Amino acid sequence: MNLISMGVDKLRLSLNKERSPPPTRPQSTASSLDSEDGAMSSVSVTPVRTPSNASELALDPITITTLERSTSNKSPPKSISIPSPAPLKPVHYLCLSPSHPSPLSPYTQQELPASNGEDKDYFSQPMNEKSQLSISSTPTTNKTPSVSLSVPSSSHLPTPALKSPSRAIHTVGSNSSKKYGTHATFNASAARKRYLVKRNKHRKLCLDDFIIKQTLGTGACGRVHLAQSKFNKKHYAIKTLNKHDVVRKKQVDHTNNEFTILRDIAHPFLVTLWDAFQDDSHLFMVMDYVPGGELFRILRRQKNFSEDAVRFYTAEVILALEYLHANEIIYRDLKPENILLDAKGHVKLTDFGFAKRVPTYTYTVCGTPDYLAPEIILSKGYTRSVDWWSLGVLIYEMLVGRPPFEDENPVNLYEKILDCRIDWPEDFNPVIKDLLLGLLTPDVEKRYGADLTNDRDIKQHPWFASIDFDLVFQRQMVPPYIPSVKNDGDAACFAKYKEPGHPYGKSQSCHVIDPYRSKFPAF
Ligand code: ISQ
Repeated sequence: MNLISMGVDKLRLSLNKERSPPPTRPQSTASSLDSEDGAMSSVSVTPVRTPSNASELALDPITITTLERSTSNKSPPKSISIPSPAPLKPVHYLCLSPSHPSPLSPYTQQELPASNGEDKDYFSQPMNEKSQLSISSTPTTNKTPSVSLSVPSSSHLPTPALKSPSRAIHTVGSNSSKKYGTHATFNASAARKRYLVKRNKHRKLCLDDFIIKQTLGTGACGRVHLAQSKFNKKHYAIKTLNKHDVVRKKQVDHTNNEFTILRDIAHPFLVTLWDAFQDDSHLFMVMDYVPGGELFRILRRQKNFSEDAVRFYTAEVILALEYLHANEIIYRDLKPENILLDAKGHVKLTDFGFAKRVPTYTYTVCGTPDYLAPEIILSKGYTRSVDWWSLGVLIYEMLVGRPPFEDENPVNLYEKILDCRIDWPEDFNPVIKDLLLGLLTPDVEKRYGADLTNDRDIKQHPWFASIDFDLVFQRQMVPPYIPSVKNDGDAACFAKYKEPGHPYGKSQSCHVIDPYRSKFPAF
C-alpha cells in the first residue's frame, strides 16, 4: 500500500464513522503512527464539536447575536523531503503563569506559599483579565534572511535562565530573541515550575470541590461541563474523559500530552488550565470558562465574516500559534470549533487533544479532514508548518463561509487538498488570495509561518499592514463581535445538550477497581 492510499484509508475509516450532516463536519480524527499505544487507530476524540454531535443536542435552538460589522507500522518513512525546522532558542520571556496556586483551590489566599508579588496582582485581577499585560516595545518586524535549517536539539520546552517572575520581559539572548516576536515569549518553563510547587504544597482538587452544571460540549471520550467552584463561586469548564474509552480508542498519549502541554503554557489567546485530577473512572481537567462560545457557531449563523473581522481573529490566532511553536508545540487541530471567544470577544484556543511537543518531525495522522495539510495526508513526517496550512483553511472558511477543500467523498477531498484545487470566489480580494496561496502551498519550504528568521513571516504580509501586533497581544484591538454574556456562569452562547446525569466517581465494576490509573500518572 503506498503512502497516499495508507493515509487516505486511515482517514476514510474515521470519516465513515464520523460523518454527520451539514452544517456540521466530521470530528477530529487520529491515526497513531507515533503513539506509544501501539497499533494504529482511527477515532474521534475532540470533546467539543458543537453542533456536530447532533444526537446529543437538545432540540431548542438558541439565539446568537450576529456580528456587528459586516498501519501499525511505527517506523517513519526513511527519506523525507521536507526541511528540518530551525533550532528553537529561548527568546524574551514574559513571566506569567496560570498555574499559580489556584484561586479556586480549597486554600485561602493567606495559606498560599509566599509569593513574589506577581501572585498577589494576579489574584486581584478578574480571571479573564489576567492576560492583559504590558510588553516591551522590542520590534517584531526584524527580518533576517532565510537561514540554513538544521535539526534542533531534543530538549522540550526552552529553559531560559529563570530569575524572579515578574511582568517584565526578560531578554535571554539578543540573537535568539530575533527568531520569534515578543508575543511568543511567555515563560512556559516558569509555568511548569510553579505548577509543581503548587502540586507539592496543596491537595489536588476533586470533583466534590465543584457543582457540576450543564454540558458545554461532548466528544468521543467524554464531555465538557460548566462547573462552579464551591470555594470562590467562580465558573470553570471541566473537561471529563472516560478512562476506559481513552484507552480503548488509543488516546492515552494524546490525553497525557494535552494535560502536560496545557499545564506548561500561558498566553492570552490560549485557554488556561487550573488543575487536573482523576477518579476511578474519569479524568478531569479544570479550565477557565470561556463564555462567548465557539467561533464555529457564530460563523455558521453569520455565514461569513467581514474582512476586518477575519483579520482580527486571524491576528490573535497567529500570536497563539507563534507562542506554541516557539515552545516546540504543534497544535494540529486549528478550526473554528476550537476557537472560543471570551466575554469581550477575544480568542481563546481550546482543545489540546492533538497538541504535541515536537522538536523535529512527527508522523501521526490526526486533525479534521477539511483542515489537513498535504504532508499529513501523505503520511510524511511533518512539522509545525501544518498549523499554518490549517490557518489558511481557517481564513478562507471565515471569509467564504465554507472550507476551501470540501467533498462528501474523503478520497476526492484528499485529492483536492493534494492538488490544492481551490474555488476562488469572483470578487476575492487579491491581497488575501496572495496570503492564502502562501499558506495553502504543499511546499512547506515556501509556506508562510511566524518565524522571523524566515522571510515568509506571515505578520509581514501586506494584508496585516494595518495591524500592530503589539496591540493585538495586549488585547487592545476592538473585537468585531461582543458575545452577549450576562454573568459569570451564563452559558447562553453554547448549544444545549441532553443531560443524562453524570457518571463520575463510580467504579466500573465491584471486582476491578480502576485498572487505568497508572496510565495517567500526571493527573
Ligand atoms: C472553556 N470554556 C468553555 C468551553 C470549553 C470547552 C473546552 C475547553 C475549555 C472550555
